[in-house]
Amino acid sequence: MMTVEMKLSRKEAKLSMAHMWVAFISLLIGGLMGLLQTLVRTGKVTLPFGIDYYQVLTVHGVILALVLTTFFIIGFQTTLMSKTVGMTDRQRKLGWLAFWVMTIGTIITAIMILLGEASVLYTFYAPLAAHPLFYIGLTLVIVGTWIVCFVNFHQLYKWKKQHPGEKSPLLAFMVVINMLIWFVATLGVAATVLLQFIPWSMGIVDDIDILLSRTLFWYFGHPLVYFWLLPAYMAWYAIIPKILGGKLFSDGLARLSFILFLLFSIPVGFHHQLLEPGIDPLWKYIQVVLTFAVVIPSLLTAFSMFAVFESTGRAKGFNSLFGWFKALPWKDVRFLAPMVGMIAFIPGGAGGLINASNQLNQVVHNTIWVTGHFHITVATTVMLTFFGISYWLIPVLTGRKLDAKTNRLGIIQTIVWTVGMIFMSGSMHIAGLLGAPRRSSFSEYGGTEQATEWIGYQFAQAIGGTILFIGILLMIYTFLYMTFFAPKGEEEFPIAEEEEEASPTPAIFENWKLWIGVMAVLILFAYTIPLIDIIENAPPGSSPFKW
Ligand code: HAS
Ligand code: CU
Repeated sequence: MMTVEMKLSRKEAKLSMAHMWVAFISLLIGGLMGLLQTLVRTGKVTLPFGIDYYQVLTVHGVILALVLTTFFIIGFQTTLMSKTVGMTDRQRKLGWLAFWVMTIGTIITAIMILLGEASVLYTFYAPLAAHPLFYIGLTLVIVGTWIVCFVNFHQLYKWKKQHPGEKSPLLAFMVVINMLIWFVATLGVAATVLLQFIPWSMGIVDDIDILLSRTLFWYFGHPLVYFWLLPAYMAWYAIIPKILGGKLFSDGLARLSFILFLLFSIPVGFHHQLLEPGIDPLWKYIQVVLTFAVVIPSLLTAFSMFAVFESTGRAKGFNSLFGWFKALPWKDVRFLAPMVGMIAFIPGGAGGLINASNQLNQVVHNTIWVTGHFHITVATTVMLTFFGISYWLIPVLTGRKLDAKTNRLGIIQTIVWTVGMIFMSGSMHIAGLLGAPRRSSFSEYGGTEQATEWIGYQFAQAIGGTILFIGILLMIYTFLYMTFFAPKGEEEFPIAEEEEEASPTPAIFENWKLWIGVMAVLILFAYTIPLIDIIENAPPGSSPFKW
């Protein structure tokens, strides 16, 4: 990058570290719940103290998919912004305000789930109803992230004013794109929670329009998965090349792929509702076409990563066709963990394409195949990349060094995670193809022949789940070690630079008005008519269902 990097102040590091603490505590709690679920699903284990399977499943989904990811991402992105465009005292104070709003929201939500008042899973589909405080807590989490959005936007805006005519730093550009996607996507979930769920769960209105609520949820739910993925891509594009000892492959290509995510992440929510009655098939079809458009930036990313691997390998003198493969720093956990994540995304992405294909979706929808899909994407590709980031980021934040011992433990952790996930996600995929349902506790289904086919795979999931839980304990240990005990020193903050002779990035990539405008047009195109249709032709609403 052409711009000078800034030094992280202790105060900025503290803010990021606070987010990391919440993320890693969430990992421990959420992971333990995951282990319990896989054990219950073997049919051999029952939960003690009257704890309910769906309560455990709700804790798992909310705490991992919503809390861990959001806190890790905001903690990570905060350091990227400080490092590349800087942070003022006022912005940092707003950052703390956001942190506390999100944390208080999380605690309120968690209490309601633990009291058994909100066993509605992380998608909180109506007519399942939770205590109003569950939704209010989630709203606070979102309001907190909105504060972060505006801090990030303001950080880049300020930098641009101070550097007229200069290209913004790549990582700051990427963070702003991710927060823009997040902001526009959360408008949907905020709308359904504030206008539908809260009045309905408080008894102010009697009925809820289920299809509308699900549609607004998935308007948010798909971009949510890219909100998780893009920070991983930030590391792949801009950090991994530095760890390899190379340069950015192409600043322009990286920005292009992020712009494509901005345009196509949102108008695609119907691919989660392909089997839902009440939505015109034409609009499902259109959103599936857009879904295939959002695959393109991931293919660009795959291309770019191969190019970086090959070019740095060749620069190091490995000239045979696959020689670059040997040149990769396999023994450096900062590389290995994200690399396994990338490899996992090859089957993970292919699974996504299967899901998005209408006829194939009929086979896999609501089966545990989908659970397998998101464990290989978010829980492997994204999580292993986040772990890979942690091995240098936590030492940077705590003023320590990644020592050989931590590196070795990290490599073991990566292997444990990979093996656990092959067992768990692999058997979920297979069992799903055999018809095993998702979101369901153990049942023999009256001993039907089909259900007996699933049992072996359920055991394999429990084995995988147990191995993964060991991986979580290892990661928590490493986190604590890096926070309190690793040797003091200055760990490198690896940010790759651009090649000197690189061709200039087109200035149009920073035309925010243009891209936000195109994004808005695409969203309005994909959603306006079907939403009017859904609202106008709604069947009678539903009263709250509690159990
Ligand atoms: Fe998905 C359901 C379609 C990607 C997460 N997805 C889910 C759910 C989650 C989730 C959580 O169309 C469940 C939600 C629920 O609770 O119901 N998904 C897709 C498509 C993609 C996709 C088309 N999903 C993700 C990512 C996620 C994620 C990423 C999390 C982070 N997904 C669906 C659909 C459903 C769905 C349907 C609904 C299913 C149903 O019926 O309910 C695409 O974005 C995938 C594109 C990716 C690629 C891969 C590119 C490969 C790369 C790696 C290169 C490797 C290298 C290493 C360089 C085309 C970039 C090479 C090294 C060597 C040594 C070889
Ligand atoms: Cu999706």
